[in-house]
Amino acid sequence: MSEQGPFDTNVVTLTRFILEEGKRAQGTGELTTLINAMCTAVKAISTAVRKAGIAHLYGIAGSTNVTGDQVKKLDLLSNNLVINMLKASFTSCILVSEEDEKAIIVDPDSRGKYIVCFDPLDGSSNIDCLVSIGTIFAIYKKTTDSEPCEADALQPGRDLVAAGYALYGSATMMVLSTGQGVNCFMLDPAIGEFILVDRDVKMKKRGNIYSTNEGYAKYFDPAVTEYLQKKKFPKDGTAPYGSRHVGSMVADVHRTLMYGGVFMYPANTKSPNGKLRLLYECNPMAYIIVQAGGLATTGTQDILDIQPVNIHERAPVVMGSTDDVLEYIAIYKKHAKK
Ligand code: AMP
Ligand code: P6P
Repeated sequence: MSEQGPFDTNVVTLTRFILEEGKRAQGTGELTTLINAMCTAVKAISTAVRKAGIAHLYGIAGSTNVTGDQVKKLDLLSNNLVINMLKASFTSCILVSEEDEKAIIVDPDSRGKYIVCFDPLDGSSNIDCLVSIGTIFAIYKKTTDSEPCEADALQPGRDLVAAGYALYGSATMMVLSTGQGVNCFMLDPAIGEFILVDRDVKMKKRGNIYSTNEGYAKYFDPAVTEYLQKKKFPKDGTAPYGSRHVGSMVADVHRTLMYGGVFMYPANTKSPNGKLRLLYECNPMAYIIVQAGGLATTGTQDILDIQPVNIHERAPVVMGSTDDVLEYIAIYKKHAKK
Protein backbone atom coordinates (compact mmCIF):
# COMPACT_ATOMS: atom_id res chain seq x y z
CA MET A 1 0.00 0.00 0.00
CA SER A 2 1.45 3.42 -0.99
CA GLU A 3 1.64 6.34 1.43
CA GLN A 4 -1.60 7.66 -0.18
CA GLY A 5 -3.38 4.52 1.03
CA PRO A 6 -5.21 2.04 -1.29
CA PHE A 7 -5.12 4.11 -4.50
CA ASP A 8 -5.90 2.14 -7.66
CA THR A 9 -3.56 3.51 -10.31
CA ASN A 10 -5.20 1.45 -13.00
CA VAL A 11 -8.85 2.26 -12.26
CA VAL A 12 -11.40 1.44 -14.98
CA THR A 13 -13.38 4.61 -15.59
CA LEU A 14 -16.48 4.85 -17.80
CA THR A 15 -14.46 6.99 -20.22
CA ARG A 16 -11.80 4.26 -20.48
CA PHE A 17 -14.40 1.47 -20.67
CA ILE A 18 -16.31 2.93 -23.63
CA LEU A 19 -13.06 3.85 -25.41
CA GLU A 20 -11.99 0.20 -25.17
CA GLU A 21 -15.42 -0.98 -26.38
CA GLY A 22 -15.29 1.52 -29.22
CA LYS A 23 -11.85 0.30 -30.23
CA ARG A 24 -13.17 -3.28 -30.22
CA ALA A 25 -16.13 -2.25 -32.38
CA GLN A 26 -13.77 -0.45 -34.79
CA GLY A 27 -16.18 2.50 -34.86
CA THR A 28 -15.45 6.08 -35.89
CA GLY A 29 -15.68 7.18 -32.24
CA GLU A 30 -19.04 8.93 -32.68
CA LEU A 31 -20.94 6.73 -30.22
CA THR A 32 -18.10 6.98 -27.72
CA THR A 33 -18.26 10.76 -27.98
CA LEU A 34 -22.05 10.70 -27.54
CA ILE A 35 -21.89 8.58 -24.38
CA ASN A 36 -19.15 10.82 -22.99
CA ALA A 37 -21.33 13.88 -23.64
CA MET A 38 -24.24 12.23 -21.79
CA CYS A 39 -21.81 11.40 -18.99
CA THR A 40 -20.83 15.07 -18.65
CA ALA A 41 -24.48 16.13 -18.50
CA VAL A 42 -25.14 13.51 -15.79
CA LYS A 43 -22.18 14.71 -13.70
CA ALA A 44 -23.51 18.28 -13.87
CA ILE A 45 -27.08 17.13 -13.03
CA SER A 46 -25.70 15.14 -10.09
CA THR A 47 -24.00 18.27 -8.75
CA ALA A 48 -27.18 20.32 -9.21
CA VAL A 49 -29.37 17.66 -7.55
CA ARG A 50 -27.08 17.50 -4.55
CA LYS A 51 -26.84 21.31 -4.25
CA ALA A 52 -30.51 21.98 -5.07
CA GLY A 53 -31.55 22.98 -1.56
CA ILE A 54 -28.67 25.40 -1.13
CA ALA A 55 -28.99 26.73 -4.68
CA HIS A 56 -32.77 27.16 -4.32
CA LEU A 57 -33.35 24.86 -7.28
CA TYR A 58 -36.33 23.22 -5.64
CA GLY A 59 -39.79 24.45 -6.24
CA ILE A 60 -42.02 24.75 -9.23
CA ALA A 61 -40.57 26.40 -12.35
CA GLY A 62 -44.02 27.74 -13.17
CA SER A 63 -44.75 25.60 -16.22
CA THR A 64 -46.04 22.13 -17.08
CA ASN A 65 -44.49 19.58 -19.46
CA VAL A 66 -46.18 17.39 -22.12
CA THR A 67 -47.19 14.93 -19.43
CA GLY A 68 -48.94 17.75 -17.60
CA ASP A 69 -46.60 17.39 -14.62
CA GLN A 70 -45.66 20.61 -12.90
CA VAL A 71 -42.07 21.22 -14.02
CA LYS A 72 -39.57 21.86 -11.27
CA LYS A 73 -36.50 24.03 -11.77
CA LEU A 74 -34.17 20.98 -11.65
CA ASP A 75 -36.19 19.44 -14.52
CA LEU A 76 -35.52 22.48 -16.71
CA LEU A 77 -31.85 22.68 -15.75
CA SER A 78 -31.37 18.93 -16.40
CA ASN A 79 -33.14 19.14 -19.75
CA ASN A 80 -30.98 22.05 -20.90
CA LEU A 81 -27.79 20.28 -19.75
CA VAL A 82 -28.56 17.12 -21.75
CA ILE A 83 -29.65 19.05 -24.85
CA ASN A 84 -26.61 21.34 -24.83
CA MET A 85 -24.07 18.57 -24.17
CA LEU A 86 -25.53 16.37 -26.93
CA LYS A 87 -25.78 19.20 -29.47
CA ALA A 88 -22.16 20.18 -28.76
CA SER A 89 -20.98 16.58 -29.34
CA PHE A 90 -21.76 16.55 -33.13
CA THR A 91 -23.15 13.00 -32.70
CA SER A 92 -26.94 13.44 -32.80
CA CYS A 93 -29.51 14.66 -35.32
CA ILE A 94 -32.75 14.26 -33.33
CA LEU A 95 -33.40 14.66 -29.60
CA VAL A 96 -36.67 13.52 -27.97
CA SER A 97 -37.16 14.76 -24.42
CA GLU A 98 -40.00 14.24 -21.95
CA GLU A 99 -39.80 18.00 -21.39
CA ASP A 100 -40.28 18.99 -25.05
CA GLU A 101 -43.55 18.43 -26.91
CA LYS A 102 -41.83 18.24 -30.30
CA ALA A 103 -38.65 16.39 -31.26
CA ILE A 104 -35.60 18.70 -31.37
CA ILE A 105 -33.96 18.63 -34.83
CA VAL A 106 -30.27 19.48 -34.43
CA ASP A 107 -28.85 22.22 -36.69
CA PRO A 108 -27.31 20.73 -39.88
CA ASP A 109 -23.76 21.86 -39.01
CA SER A 110 -23.92 20.09 -35.60
CA ARG A 111 -25.51 16.80 -36.67
CA GLY A 112 -24.37 13.20 -36.23
CA LYS A 113 -26.06 9.89 -37.01
CA TYR A 114 -27.69 9.20 -33.62
CA ILE A 115 -31.15 9.81 -32.20
CA VAL A 116 -31.37 10.22 -28.42
CA CYS A 117 -34.63 9.86 -26.47
CA PHE A 118 -34.34 10.87 -22.84
CA ASP A 119 -36.08 11.75 -19.60
CA PRO A 120 -33.69 14.32 -18.15
CA LEU A 121 -34.91 14.00 -14.56
CA ASP A 122 -37.31 11.12 -13.94
CA GLY A 123 -39.16 10.97 -10.64
CA SER A 124 -39.13 14.74 -10.32
CA SER A 125 -42.21 14.69 -8.09
CA ASN A 126 -39.81 13.28 -5.47
CA ILE A 127 -37.23 16.07 -5.73
CA ASP A 128 -38.41 18.16 -2.78
CA CYS A 129 -38.49 15.20 -0.38
CA LEU A 130 -34.99 14.00 -1.36
CA VAL A 131 -36.12 10.64 -2.72
CA SER A 132 -33.78 9.17 -5.38
CA ILE A 133 -34.37 10.40 -8.93
CA GLY A 134 -32.69 9.66 -12.24
CA THR A 135 -31.87 10.42 -15.87
CA ILE A 136 -32.88 7.87 -18.53
CA PHE A 137 -31.59 7.73 -22.13
CA ALA A 138 -32.06 5.61 -25.24
CA ILE A 139 -29.77 5.82 -28.29
CA TYR A 140 -30.88 4.84 -31.82
CA LYS A 141 -29.17 5.19 -35.18
CA LYS A 142 -30.99 7.23 -37.87
CA THR A 143 -31.95 4.71 -40.54
CA THR A 144 -33.23 7.02 -43.32
CA ASP A 145 -31.27 9.26 -45.72
CA SER A 146 -33.96 11.95 -45.67
CA GLU A 147 -33.92 15.20 -43.67
CA PRO A 148 -34.17 14.28 -39.94
CA CYS A 149 -37.74 14.37 -38.64
CA GLU A 150 -39.71 13.24 -35.59
CA ALA A 151 -40.79 10.00 -37.34
CA ASP A 152 -37.12 8.85 -37.41
CA ALA A 153 -37.37 8.44 -33.62
CA LEU A 154 -40.29 6.01 -33.87
CA GLN A 155 -38.17 2.85 -33.67
CA PRO A 156 -38.86 -0.27 -31.57
CA GLY A 157 -36.64 -0.84 -28.55
CA ARG A 158 -35.25 -3.95 -30.27
CA ASP A 159 -33.31 -1.51 -32.56
CA LEU A 160 -31.58 0.33 -29.72
CA VAL A 161 -27.82 0.83 -30.14
CA ALA A 162 -27.36 1.66 -26.45
CA ALA A 163 -29.38 2.72 -23.40
CA GLY A 164 -28.81 3.54 -19.79
CA TYR A 165 -29.71 5.55 -16.76
CA ALA A 166 -28.15 7.60 -14.00
CA LEU A 167 -29.46 7.17 -10.45
CA TYR A 168 -29.01 10.11 -8.07
CA GLY A 169 -29.31 8.15 -4.84
CA SER A 170 -27.03 7.68 -1.83
CA ALA A 171 -24.35 7.79 -4.55
CA THR A 172 -24.59 8.63 -8.25
CA MET A 173 -24.58 5.49 -10.38
CA MET A 174 -24.49 5.18 -14.18
CA VAL A 175 -25.89 1.93 -15.59
CA LEU A 176 -25.14 1.37 -19.29
CA SER A 177 -25.54 -1.23 -22.01
CA THR A 178 -24.32 -1.00 -25.61
CA GLY A 179 -25.66 -4.45 -26.43
CA GLN A 180 -22.97 -6.55 -24.76
CA GLY A 181 -24.45 -6.82 -21.26
CA VAL A 182 -24.94 -4.32 -18.44
CA ASN A 183 -22.19 -2.49 -16.55
CA CYS A 184 -22.55 -0.21 -13.50
CA PHE A 185 -20.30 2.75 -12.73
CA MET A 186 -20.21 4.74 -9.47
CA LEU A 187 -19.34 8.46 -9.56
CA ASP A 188 -16.22 9.18 -7.50
CA PRO A 189 -16.62 12.90 -6.70
CA ALA A 190 -12.94 13.06 -5.66
CA ILE A 191 -11.83 12.58 -9.28
CA GLY A 192 -15.08 13.39 -11.08
CA GLU A 193 -15.06 10.06 -12.88
CA PHE A 194 -17.48 7.12 -13.03
CA ILE A 195 -15.68 3.98 -11.79
CA LEU A 196 -16.65 0.46 -12.95
CA VAL A 197 -18.09 -1.29 -9.86
CA ASP A 198 -20.34 -4.05 -11.31
CA ARG A 199 -19.28 -5.74 -14.56
CA ASP A 200 -21.74 -7.68 -16.73
CA VAL A 201 -24.64 -7.67 -14.22
CA LYS A 202 -27.02 -10.64 -14.50
CA MET A 203 -30.46 -10.74 -12.84
CA LYS A 204 -31.74 -13.50 -10.56
CA LYS A 205 -34.08 -15.86 -12.46
CA ARG A 206 -36.69 -15.23 -9.73
CA GLY A 207 -36.85 -12.66 -6.92
CA ASN A 208 -39.07 -12.13 -3.89
CA ILE A 209 -40.02 -8.45 -4.22
CA TYR A 210 -42.86 -6.84 -6.15
CA SER A 211 -42.93 -3.11 -6.81
CA THR A 212 -46.01 -1.15 -7.88
CA ASN A 213 -48.21 1.72 -6.71
CA GLU A 214 -51.03 -0.18 -4.98
CA GLY A 215 -52.89 3.10 -4.56
CA TYR A 216 -54.40 2.17 -7.93
CA ALA A 217 -55.70 -1.21 -6.66
CA LYS A 218 -59.28 -0.02 -7.13
CA TYR A 219 -58.57 0.46 -10.85
CA PHE A 220 -56.34 -2.61 -11.53
CA ASP A 221 -57.32 -5.14 -14.20
CA PRO A 222 -58.41 -8.54 -12.73
CA ALA A 223 -55.12 -10.09 -13.96
CA VAL A 224 -53.03 -7.60 -11.97
CA THR A 225 -55.23 -8.11 -8.90
CA GLU A 226 -54.87 -11.90 -9.17
CA TYR A 227 -51.07 -11.64 -9.65
CA LEU A 228 -50.61 -9.41 -6.59
CA GLN A 229 -52.92 -11.62 -4.50
CA LYS A 230 -50.69 -14.58 -5.42
CA LYS A 231 -47.59 -12.65 -4.27
CA LYS A 232 -49.20 -11.74 -0.93
CA PHE A 233 -51.06 -14.99 -0.18
CA PRO A 234 -49.14 -17.76 -1.98
CA LYS A 235 -50.91 -21.15 -1.92
CA ASP A 236 -47.83 -23.23 -2.74
CA GLY A 237 -46.25 -23.02 0.70
CA THR A 238 -43.70 -20.40 -0.39
CA ALA A 239 -43.20 -17.19 1.57
CA PRO A 240 -45.09 -14.07 0.50
CA TYR A 241 -43.13 -11.52 -1.55
CA GLY A 242 -41.89 -8.30 -0.01
CA SER A 243 -43.28 -5.01 -1.29
CA ARG A 244 -40.94 -2.14 -2.16
CA HIS A 245 -42.01 0.98 -4.06
CA VAL A 246 -40.29 4.35 -4.18
CA GLY A 247 -42.43 5.93 -6.88
CA SER A 248 -39.31 6.84 -8.85
CA MET A 249 -38.91 4.48 -11.80
CA VAL A 250 -35.10 4.60 -11.94
CA ALA A 251 -34.82 3.73 -8.22
CA ASP A 252 -37.46 0.98 -8.42
CA VAL A 253 -36.03 -0.61 -11.57
CA HIS A 254 -32.43 -0.38 -10.30
CA ARG A 255 -33.42 -2.23 -7.12
CA THR A 256 -35.20 -4.82 -9.29
CA LEU A 257 -32.04 -5.20 -11.43
CA MET A 258 -29.84 -5.66 -8.36
CA TYR A 259 -32.15 -7.74 -6.08
CA GLY A 260 -34.52 -9.44 -8.56
CA GLY A 261 -38.31 -9.53 -8.54
CA VAL A 262 -40.68 -7.40 -10.58
CA PHE A 263 -41.45 -3.73 -11.24
CA MET A 264 -44.95 -2.96 -12.50
CA TYR A 265 -46.72 0.03 -13.91
CA PRO A 266 -49.61 -1.82 -15.59
CA ALA A 267 -52.61 -0.40 -17.38
CA ASN A 268 -55.59 0.40 -15.17
CA THR A 269 -59.10 1.69 -15.79
CA LYS A 270 -57.87 5.26 -15.18
CA SER A 271 -54.81 4.92 -17.45
CA PRO A 272 -55.56 2.35 -20.19
CA ASN A 273 -51.91 2.46 -21.38
CA GLY A 274 -50.36 2.94 -17.97
CA LYS A 275 -48.40 6.12 -17.26
CA LEU A 276 -44.81 5.45 -18.32
CA ARG A 277 -43.57 6.70 -21.69
CA LEU A 278 -42.38 4.10 -24.21
CA LEU A 279 -39.50 5.94 -25.93
CA TYR A 280 -37.63 7.35 -22.94
CA GLU A 281 -38.80 5.32 -19.93
CA CYS A 282 -40.08 1.84 -20.86
CA ASN A 283 -37.72 1.05 -23.77
CA PRO A 284 -34.37 2.05 -22.22
CA MET A 285 -35.19 0.44 -18.87
CA ALA A 286 -36.51 -2.69 -20.62
CA TYR A 287 -33.33 -2.84 -22.73
CA ILE A 288 -31.17 -2.81 -19.60
CA ILE A 289 -33.32 -5.47 -17.86
CA VAL A 290 -33.26 -7.72 -20.96
CA GLN A 291 -29.50 -7.23 -21.44
CA ALA A 292 -29.14 -8.40 -17.79
CA GLY A 293 -31.16 -11.57 -18.54
CA GLY A 294 -34.62 -10.39 -17.45
CA LEU A 295 -37.88 -9.77 -19.33
CA ALA A 296 -40.11 -6.76 -20.00
CA THR A 297 -43.70 -7.07 -21.19
CA THR A 298 -46.99 -5.22 -21.64
CA GLY A 299 -48.67 -8.48 -20.62
CA THR A 300 -49.22 -9.55 -24.22
CA GLN A 301 -46.13 -8.20 -26.03
CA ASP A 302 -42.42 -7.68 -25.32
CA ILE A 303 -41.88 -3.98 -24.62
CA LEU A 304 -38.94 -3.94 -27.05
CA ASP A 305 -41.14 -5.16 -29.92
CA ILE A 306 -43.68 -2.32 -29.73
CA GLN A 307 -43.68 -0.18 -32.90
CA PRO A 308 -44.07 3.39 -31.56
CA VAL A 309 -46.73 5.62 -33.15
CA ASN A 310 -45.94 8.89 -31.39
CA ILE A 311 -42.93 10.11 -29.41
CA HIS A 312 -44.78 10.54 -26.11
CA GLU A 313 -46.94 7.43 -26.20
CA ARG A 314 -47.39 5.42 -23.03
CA ALA A 315 -47.07 1.65 -22.50
CA PRO A 316 -48.13 -0.63 -19.64
CA VAL A 317 -45.03 -2.35 -18.31
CA VAL A 318 -44.03 -5.27 -16.11
CA MET A 319 -40.29 -5.94 -16.04
CA GLY A 320 -37.80 -7.92 -13.95
CA SER A 321 -36.72 -11.49 -13.24
CA THR A 322 -37.64 -13.94 -16.00
CA ASP A 323 -39.70 -16.38 -13.91
CA ASP A 324 -41.59 -13.55 -12.19
CA VAL A 325 -42.50 -11.90 -15.51
CA LEU A 326 -43.45 -15.23 -17.13
CA GLU A 327 -45.77 -15.91 -14.16
CA TYR A 328 -47.43 -12.54 -14.73
CA ILE A 329 -47.79 -13.18 -18.49
CA ALA A 330 -49.47 -16.55 -17.81
CA ILE A 331 -52.06 -14.93 -15.51
CA TYR A 332 -52.56 -12.03 -17.94
CA LYS A 333 -53.17 -14.46 -20.86
CA LYS A 334 -55.60 -16.54 -18.77
CA HIS A 335 -57.73 -13.44 -18.17
CA ALA A 336 -57.42 -12.30 -21.79
CA LYS A 337 -59.10 -15.55 -22.91
CA LYS A 338 -62.17 -14.93 -20.71
P1 AMP B 1 -19.56 4.84 -34.46
O1 AMP B 1 -18.78 4.75 -35.74
O2 AMP B 1 -18.77 5.35 -33.29
O3 AMP B 1 -20.87 5.56 -34.63
O4 AMP B 1 -19.92 3.30 -34.08
C1 AMP B 1 -20.56 2.45 -35.05
C2 AMP B 1 -21.17 1.27 -34.28
O5 AMP B 1 -20.13 0.56 -33.59
C3 AMP B 1 -22.10 1.75 -33.16
O6 AMP B 1 -23.43 1.99 -33.64
C4 AMP B 1 -22.03 0.58 -32.19
O7 AMP B 1 -22.86 -0.49 -32.62
C5 AMP B 1 -20.55 0.19 -32.28
N1 AMP B 1 -19.79 0.99 -31.31
C6 AMP B 1 -19.07 2.07 -31.56
N2 AMP B 1 -18.52 2.57 -30.43
C7 AMP B 1 -18.92 1.77 -29.43
C8 AMP B 1 -18.71 1.74 -28.01
N3 AMP B 1 -17.96 2.69 -27.41
N4 AMP B 1 -19.30 0.77 -27.28
C9 AMP B 1 -20.04 -0.17 -27.89
N5 AMP B 1 -20.30 -0.21 -29.22
C10 AMP B 1 -19.73 0.74 -29.98
P1 P6P C 1 -47.45 7.25 -9.85
C1 P6P C 1 -42.32 9.66 -11.63
O1 P6P C 1 -43.17 10.79 -11.77
C2 P6P C 1 -42.74 8.63 -12.67
O2 P6P C 1 -42.65 9.15 -13.95
C3 P6P C 1 -41.89 7.37 -12.53
O3 P6P C 1 -40.58 7.65 -12.15
C4 P6P C 1 -42.64 6.58 -11.47
O4 P6P C 1 -42.43 5.19 -11.58
C5 P6P C 1 -44.08 6.95 -11.76
O5 P6P C 1 -44.08 8.23 -12.40
C6 P6P C 1 -44.92 7.03 -10.52
O6 P6P C 1 -46.25 7.32 -10.92
O7 P6P C 1 -48.71 7.29 -10.70
O8 P6P C 1 -47.30 5.93 -9.12
O9 P6P C 1 -47.27 8.43 -8.97
